[in-house]
Amino acid sequence: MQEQLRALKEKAEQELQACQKVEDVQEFRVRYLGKKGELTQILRGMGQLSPEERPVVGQLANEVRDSLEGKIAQLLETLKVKELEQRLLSESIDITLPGTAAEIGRQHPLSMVIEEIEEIFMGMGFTIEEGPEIELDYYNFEALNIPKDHPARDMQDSFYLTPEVLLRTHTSPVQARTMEKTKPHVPVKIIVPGKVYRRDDDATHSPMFHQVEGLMIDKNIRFSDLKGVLLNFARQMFGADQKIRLRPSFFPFTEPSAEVDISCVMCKGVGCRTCSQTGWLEILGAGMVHPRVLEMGGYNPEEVTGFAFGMGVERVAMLKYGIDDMRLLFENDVRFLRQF
Ligand code: 2NL
Repeated sequence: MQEQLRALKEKAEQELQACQKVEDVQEFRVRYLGKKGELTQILRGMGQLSPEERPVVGQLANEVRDSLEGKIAQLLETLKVKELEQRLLSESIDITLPGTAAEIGRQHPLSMVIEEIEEIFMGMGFTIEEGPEIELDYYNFEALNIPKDHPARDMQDSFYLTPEVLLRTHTSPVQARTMEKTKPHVPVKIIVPGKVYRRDDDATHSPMFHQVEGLMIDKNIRFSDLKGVLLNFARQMFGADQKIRLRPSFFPFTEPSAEVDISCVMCKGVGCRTCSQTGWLEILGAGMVHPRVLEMGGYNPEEVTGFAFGMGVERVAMLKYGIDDMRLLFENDVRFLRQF
């Protein structure tokens, strides 16, 4: 039995020397010193020994075990340090390498223009309202005094989801909803920015575009209030020397109605290609809110009056930044977008 133990010790020490990894050593320990390990198996046979032999063999077995445990601990320590060193080496980074520059995005010119319009009207005491892009026929047309036979209500001109539901063709339904929500209180003094949808798609029309509309209702609101607000807007948006010009027009939801021009931003009113030699550029539609629209919104047209206006954001952006093709605003080519 003593021979067996010595042979085991020698074999074990050789095997231990061959261990390259922490894992190998742990597996080695189980194989020799574990519950079913080789040394343990030998010790099971101690029962058959004579009483004289037993302490001698026992002592030798203990020595073998202690010696192996000691060597295992030592080797584990060395291997752990080695593995840590390797890991640190493989995870090291070259902190002197130049970094990868992050691509920083920026605001889209349309968002910039919308925000600027909002700031200008907030400065005049307007608040901002938003509403759904999928809208009921009632709010999009009916509540705005747009009759059943109006061309805008044709399937050819609007995107219908069902006979009663469509993509809003202007942001006015938000104003109709706001009147209904606010009635009978005054003042109503809001602007409504947002996306609108029409079945148009060519060089100068996109099926989706942006509008900002405004609505003011109070006692004694007059056409001159509309003119004052719009002149103030034009001067802040396009320059302190701006002039505006109003021409008679028609909208179903306003009476009287006007098309509003600003003096040409390119030639300052002298006449050029942009303004077709007229010196003027159309940027807005506006008017006094039609009494029927006030009524449907829950207001008494005998007690209050109001003005409203609407503008296309793409057109304002193109004039402000001298963009000659509207499609550039939707292509999202960064070489274009970087310029603003
Ligand atoms: C245009 C013309 C306009 C309005 C929009 C409006 C809204 C309500 C009542 C009355 Cl709730 N009017 N909006 C009024 C006049 C003109 O837009 O050419 N937009 C691009």
